[in-house]
Amino acid sequence: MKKTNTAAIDQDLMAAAGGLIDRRAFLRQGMALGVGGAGLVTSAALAGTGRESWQQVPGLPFSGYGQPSAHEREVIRWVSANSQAPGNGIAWTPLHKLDGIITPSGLHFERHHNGVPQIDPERHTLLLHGLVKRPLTFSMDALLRYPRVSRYCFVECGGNSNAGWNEEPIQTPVGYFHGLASCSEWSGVPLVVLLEEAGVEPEAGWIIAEGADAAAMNVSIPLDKAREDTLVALYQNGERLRPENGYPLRLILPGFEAVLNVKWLSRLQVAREPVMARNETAKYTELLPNGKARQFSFVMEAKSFITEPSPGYRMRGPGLYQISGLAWSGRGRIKRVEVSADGGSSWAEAALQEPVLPQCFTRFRLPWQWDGSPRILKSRATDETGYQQPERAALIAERGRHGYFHYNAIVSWAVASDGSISHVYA
Ligand SMILES: Nc1nc2c(c(=O)[nH]1)N[C@H]1C(S)=C(S)[C@@H](COP(=O)(O)O)O[C@H]1N2
Ligand SMILES: [Mo]
Repeated sequence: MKKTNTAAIDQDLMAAAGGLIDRRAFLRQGMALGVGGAGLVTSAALAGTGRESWQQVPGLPFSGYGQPSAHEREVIRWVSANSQAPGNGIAWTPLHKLDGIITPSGLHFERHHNGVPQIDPERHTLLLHGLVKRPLTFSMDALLRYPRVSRYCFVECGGNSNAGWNEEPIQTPVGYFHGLASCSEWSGVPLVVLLEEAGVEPEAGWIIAEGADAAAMNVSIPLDKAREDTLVALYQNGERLRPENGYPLRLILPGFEAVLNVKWLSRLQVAREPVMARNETAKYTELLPNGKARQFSFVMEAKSFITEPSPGYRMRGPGLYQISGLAWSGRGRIKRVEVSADGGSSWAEAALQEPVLPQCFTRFRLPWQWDGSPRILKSRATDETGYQQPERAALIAERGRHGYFHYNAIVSWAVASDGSISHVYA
């Protein structure tokens, strides 16, 4: 076996079996632990000779809108369009290539039922009507004069991670498994402000929202959620919404499945009952083992997975690594993420990167001394309500095998001794 520096690590720093190191140790003692990632200094570097071409000529001029480095051109969404129905399909966020908690706007996942409408904001309006005292319409200019608030939160399709139901574990980079979820700073007008201006009638219980795309997609939103924290979002990560994500305005319902976040929002009808649209009857419901189906299962439950390392990565031999991943919960803040390197027998608590915000991506990290032997890595999230992400077997026992939406079980990556990583059910 290859010689490793495991022996050099103080056993007091070990947090769980399989080489998981105490979460507080890495930043403080990374050097002492022996990351070994840096190269040796060459005499040419010391002498200042061998200057690169870009050090010898002026750089490119200023640009109106910056783009990623040409060396990062493979960090793109993975498009999976439905060839039978043009405009219908998805594009995944490459979560395995990103760090931190914010998804760059150009990499936010996409789900369209009928393509991206090319809306002229001068001609677009929002209609608010139904069980209200004063039906109102808003031009975009008028909406931009209302008070705005900002919040960081994830948007996750209810169908995200559904490959987890497959009989065999899907072998794909993690972004193409869990990347129908993205996280942004959204700024817009609290919906309650518009509702108060229109004056909601006491018998109202729901709001039916509709978009201006040719899909004319509509859904029903509980009035409580509309009043609590729903945003009519106009800005995404500081700039106006991207066309793919709903320009010029969309709904954001923090923590709820993304189908309710109607894009290209054009109509809000206050109603007594839900409308029973396709996306709340035929879709976004889950058939249970007893033959009944869950309906209006809005909240996205706690989820986590390791993005680094993950399938597609190759370990560069035994030594010290930093495990990193994402966790979130539609019910509130993430309280704890634990990591296992022995298939779930022992767990170590990961460090949560600040800020830890409700209904928002939370980044976790943990140092790991890999000794080169086969290992099974898992992560497990617990949110502030005490809800803990279930093992796959427990999720299937509860929900049966006919589900498609709301898959949030613990994910396992097998690290082989050759350094390759695969998805396993363990
Ligand atoms: N008008 C409209 N709104 C829509 C959709 C759509 O096709 N049309 N798709 C919904 C679904 S199923 C999802 S998952 C989210 C996707 O949002 P995104 O494309 O900004 O990621 O938008 C929702 N809102
Ligand atoms: Mo969705």
